[in-house]
Amino acid sequence: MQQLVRFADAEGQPQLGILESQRVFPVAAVRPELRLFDVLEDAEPARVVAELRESLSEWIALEDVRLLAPIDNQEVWAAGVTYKRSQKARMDESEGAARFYDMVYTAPRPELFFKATPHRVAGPEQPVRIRSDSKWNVPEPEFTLVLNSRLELVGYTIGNDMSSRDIEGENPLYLPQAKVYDGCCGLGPAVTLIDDLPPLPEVGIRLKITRAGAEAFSGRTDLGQMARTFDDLIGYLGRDNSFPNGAFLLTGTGLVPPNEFTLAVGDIVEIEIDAIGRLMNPVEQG
Ligand code: DO4
Ligand code: MG
Repeated sequence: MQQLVRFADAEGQPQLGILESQRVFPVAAVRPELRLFDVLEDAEPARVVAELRESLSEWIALEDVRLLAPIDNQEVWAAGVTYKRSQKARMDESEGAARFYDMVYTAPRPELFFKATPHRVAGPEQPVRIRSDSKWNVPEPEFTLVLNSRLELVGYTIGNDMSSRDIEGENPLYLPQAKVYDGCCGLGPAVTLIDDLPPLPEVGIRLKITRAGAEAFSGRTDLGQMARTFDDLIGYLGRDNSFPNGAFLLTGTGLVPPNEFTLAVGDIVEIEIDAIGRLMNPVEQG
């Protein structure tokens, strides 16, 4: 399996690394100028990674490395209402707009929205945030597509589409405020190159929320439950839209905690996706 990470070096500067067997091989030892974007932009990212790996002998144990979100200057977008569970949750929270969520679940055009710029993204173990003006918040564990500037699908990672359900439920025109704010998105821990995934419908997505050491919510779904194809989502994303820095596309949530649940400060959100890894983020507010 070929996985790329970004990590902080001794000076705190971002570095590109290859993750293998709980070890990080710093790419800077042979190609200091190379960024994640450059590898993803190559016509054959898997060949680039294989060649880099062959020439790298130094490594650092993963436990001694501070991982960063695996993003350079890419835009972060998200799809919505791509699973039945999300359609139901949205219809519950939003009396006035319930029929729009019902319609978008089956309409040819998917819901796509701008989610984050890199500075709003939390990497592994960095805090994600709940808004100070919101009282009903959930994480959304989402299989995330990694796209180069040509909108070719080159890899996958884990995304957490933090959402303020009371704000989006009050009025769908408030969606950007419910979705886009500092610390609104988790990404990581690694980008897995596309050839390295089991058959897509079997890929499991698990969410666990821990509060004061006890499990507050857990759930599991798989990509087989998703109502859209990646090609469909990418096709709509690229309509009349260019992405010179590439993009991340969160593909929607199939797991929503029950309506009475809301995140609290100090909760730990863990999202695990087969063949990618586990993204852990503590929750902060204010
Ligand atoms: O329509 C609201 C957002 C939906 C969403 O983020 C999801 O389904 O994951
Ligand atoms: Mg979402």
